[in-house]
Amino acid sequence: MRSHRRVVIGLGSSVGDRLATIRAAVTALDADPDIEVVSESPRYESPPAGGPPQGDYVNAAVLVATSLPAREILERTLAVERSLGRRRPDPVRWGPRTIDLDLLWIEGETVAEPDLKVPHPRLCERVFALRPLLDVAPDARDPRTALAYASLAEASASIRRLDPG
Ligand code: A4P
Ligand code: MG
Repeated sequence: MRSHRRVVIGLGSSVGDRLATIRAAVTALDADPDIEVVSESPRYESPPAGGPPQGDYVNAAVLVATSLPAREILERTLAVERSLGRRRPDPVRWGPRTIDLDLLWIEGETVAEPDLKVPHPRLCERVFALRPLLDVAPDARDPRTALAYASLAEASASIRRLDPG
């Protein structure tokens, strides 16, 4: 059996009570008997990157420990999205969403399948994904190049941190 390894899941919400929805998603992830939420990042607010005009996003990340294969982690995150009312297919790419869970990083693992890519393809260019990832896994490295994410310029770009509520 595969042993537990560190996995970072990014969360984003741009509709409704964004903080409450993110809280509910973290609770639902931790309720999964095969997933242990180890730590949570602060919450950050930023304007939407891409997509149609829409409200600002709240983003966060959680560090989890799990021995589930990558594909199964994706399935469980999709189930959490559904349980919180997300319906697919989305009407508009990158449109407003109550909750979006992205599998950002799995320690030492690369997945390159048509519908599952890990690390998340846009991780390095998005401060709203990179910053919370580094909050929960400061030593995280790209599994292909061993580059420390903390060394990227984007890692120190400015983003609004919300007060703990
Ligand atoms: N997929 C492939 N790899 C992954 C992965 N590592 N994690 C596939 C999760 N999903 C992955 O994703 C579409 C499909 O991507 C999944 O069904 C899975 O098979 P989705 O979540 O349905 O669609 P999406 O989120 O609209 O698209 P995408 O391409 O994942 O977009 P992103 O990159 O998540 O961007 N601006 C701010 N400020 N904050 C945000 O959080 N998010 C987006 C969405 C745009 N702008 C934003 C934010
Ligand atoms: Mg997504």
